[in-house]
Amino acid sequence: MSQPQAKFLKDYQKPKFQISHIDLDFTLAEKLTQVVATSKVIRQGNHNDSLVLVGDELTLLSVKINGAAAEYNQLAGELVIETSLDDFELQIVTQLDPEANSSLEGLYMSDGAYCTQCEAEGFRRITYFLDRPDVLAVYTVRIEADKQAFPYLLSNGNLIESGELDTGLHFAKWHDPFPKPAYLFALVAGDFDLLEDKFTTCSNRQVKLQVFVDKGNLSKAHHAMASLKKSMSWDESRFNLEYDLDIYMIVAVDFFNMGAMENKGLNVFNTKFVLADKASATDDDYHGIESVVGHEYFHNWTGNRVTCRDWFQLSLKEGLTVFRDQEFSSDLGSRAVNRIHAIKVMKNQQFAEDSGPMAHPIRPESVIEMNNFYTVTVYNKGAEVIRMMHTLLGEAAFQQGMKLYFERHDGQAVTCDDFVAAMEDASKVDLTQFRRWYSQAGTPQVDVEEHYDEQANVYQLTLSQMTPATPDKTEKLPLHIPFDVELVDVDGQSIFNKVLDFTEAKQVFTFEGLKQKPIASLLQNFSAPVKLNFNYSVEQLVHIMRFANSEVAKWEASVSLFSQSVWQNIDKLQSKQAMYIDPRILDAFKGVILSQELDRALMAEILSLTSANALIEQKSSVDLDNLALAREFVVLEIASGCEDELLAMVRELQNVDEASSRALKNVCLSLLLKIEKSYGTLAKAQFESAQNMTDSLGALTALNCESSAIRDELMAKFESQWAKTPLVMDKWLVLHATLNSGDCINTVLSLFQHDAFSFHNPNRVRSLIGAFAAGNTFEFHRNDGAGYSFLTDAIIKLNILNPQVAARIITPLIQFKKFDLHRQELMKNELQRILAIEGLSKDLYEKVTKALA
Ligand code: B3K
Ligand code: ZN
Repeated sequence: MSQPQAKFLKDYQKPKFQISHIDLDFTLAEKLTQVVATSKVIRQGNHNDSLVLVGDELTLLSVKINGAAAEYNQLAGELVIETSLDDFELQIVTQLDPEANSSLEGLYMSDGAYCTQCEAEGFRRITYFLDRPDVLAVYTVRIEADKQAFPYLLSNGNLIESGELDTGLHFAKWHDPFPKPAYLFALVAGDFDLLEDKFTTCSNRQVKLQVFVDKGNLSKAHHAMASLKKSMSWDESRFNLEYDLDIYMIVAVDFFNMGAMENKGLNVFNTKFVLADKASATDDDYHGIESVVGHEYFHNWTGNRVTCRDWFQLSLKEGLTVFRDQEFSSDLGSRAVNRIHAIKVMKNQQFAEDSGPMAHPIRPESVIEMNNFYTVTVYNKGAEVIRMMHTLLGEAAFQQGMKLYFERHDGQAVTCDDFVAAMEDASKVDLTQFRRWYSQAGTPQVDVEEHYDEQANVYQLTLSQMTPATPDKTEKLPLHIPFDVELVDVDGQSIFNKVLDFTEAKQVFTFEGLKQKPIASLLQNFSAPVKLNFNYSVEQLVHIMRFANSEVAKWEASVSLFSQSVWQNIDKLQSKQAMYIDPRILDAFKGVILSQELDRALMAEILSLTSANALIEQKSSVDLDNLALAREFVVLEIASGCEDELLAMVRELQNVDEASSRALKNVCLSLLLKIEKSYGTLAKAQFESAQNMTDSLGALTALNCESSAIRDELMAKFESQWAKTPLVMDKWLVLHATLNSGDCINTVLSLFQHDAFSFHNPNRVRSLIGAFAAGNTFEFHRNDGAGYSFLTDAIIKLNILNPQVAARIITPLIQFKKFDLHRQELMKNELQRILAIEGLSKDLYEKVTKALA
């Protein structure tokens, strides 16, 4: 068997043919759905090459050119059509079996409804096509199906015709006037409840808005609808972008590989990012829905109107759209808390990817399976790169750049370079060096040294940058780093706050006229996605927590304070000394709880205390067993030191019906349960009187720190209460999967048989198996390797069923470099076991071979 081959950015070639129009005719029927695809094909330039189309898992019934049988060859995954015509009509008839499609790519069935997922390369599972983003066609789609089972027949664009046919069938015909790449095609056929509304755009056009949900869920669709309307007006006011079709549809499906998909005019969503009511969804769920609805809506311009030339350019649309959804959430809610969430994703997940075997630049240069590159690097680091441009240019010039980008490229498939060029040309800011962010993988390390000259009243910061080698490249050049610094004096007054242009390998910044040595708050607001190395003293950190202007800087200082203490205690454990916590740290955290000024959501973030995974990302190698002990010790010291204050806070916020208060209350409750099991009664009382899911789940989460009778009792209650609501049962599965108990794996294994679980549904798999591997750090990394072999068994099972999901949940197993040799060995053995299986998917092959290389 030949091994899967990589494709390279440097080999990009323009398409030899274009398809300007395609008519798709679907006859949906059990086991044999038929697709007639009629395309207008146009040869590009002067050549005699055959037309090569791609297809996957298709049964080919016929191929015709201008109505006559065509000459063709079927090769592995390709249909090669011989013709000398320059311009012709090509008709291809294929047959598919959506019922048997468990990969959830192409046309498949979700709970009795037909739906599609074509990004990145799923359209080739529907018909043979030029399935690449730089082929943009106008789509007309006719769908025919049984009327009773599938009353709604949906596709992109506007409905132009519909009607009844004999024998219980009906049809609908849709036309999308905007040329689009195949990955934005969508079809849905099913029976739904429908929530309708409308939106009047800035130029006074009426847009019909529709949210389709499974029968019985109508009351849970309102928040998604409200979020859509907010997204539409925000994009008009902040980015001056107006919606372009007369209808916008969202369909929520239960079987979906990711969060949602921005198909033109017909978004398909994971139910997790649509359905919500107070009883069943948490405040975080509400926030997630608003942000994902926004994200997919914003793609209409950044992704759909201007799309990617090739898949290496994915960050062109994803980095930019994540930046836009982050700004949307920040304009609507707390900017600081949203920024903290984004920073956590970067530090806890993206830094891990960047230092692991799958490290890649935000614009990757080689890819085996494209689905493996929908990553925190392309998305979140991509958004950080856009954010840095925003910082360097300022909002006004950035918006000028966006305007120029759309003027130049509306209706085109372009590159990341085209985007940067528009920003550069509109702002006249030189981004030559900045472009390196697109081609260099790895997290740059910035070392900072400070020096104060008392005589001269001069303070100096010396910054050095170094990007470590990654598997793709060893040599790295200095980057253009916007480095935000605030200097605060001993009385807490801000004396300087500016973004420094840090461009050299080593650069000295001098501040004159400072009568006292200032305290520097460095890399404020995480102004660049780098690792900062600066030896802050406890005193400096405490000062920043009290006096920094930026709330994010206060949170960052609290993370450093906590982390430093954990690392020091690991040293103590290793040298057999007693553990210890500096009383100034306790005071700082107590100060947070007692603070009258801090926003409650920010207090909740600070008191969440850095997770084990986040700590692991701070170092290149970790002593995991001692990390567990040291972290536990520091958490317990802080909790015990603040016990009275925590208790008072929980009581004070008991009945405050507001999200940030709930967040703070629940964090405090979790800390109390760390101190004393008897606080379980407090959690139980909260659970029993809870008026919303945030409070019920908050109580259970707090109890989930260890096994106990109360926990078991409430878990059982929760189960019987929510047995019929899969999205809530997912939360219950996560709780089981993240219990830090030696028995966790057995519990999880037994839950494979539970009605709430299914290997076929990605949400269920992520909740039980994904949450265990990524969230239950110490059980997953058990010294005996049981966690690793449990995950491996599950991955082997998923390899055939759903390769995308399998390749996603493997992540913690390939990031083994930081751990001790014993664990590394165990993890590598499991990877070998995966490599040896027959029929290994491209997705897993790419990740496992890179990990073992
Ligand atoms: N563009 C889709 C992701 C498609 C992933 C394909 N494996 C959702 C989004 O980023 O908006
Ligand atoms: Zn996206």
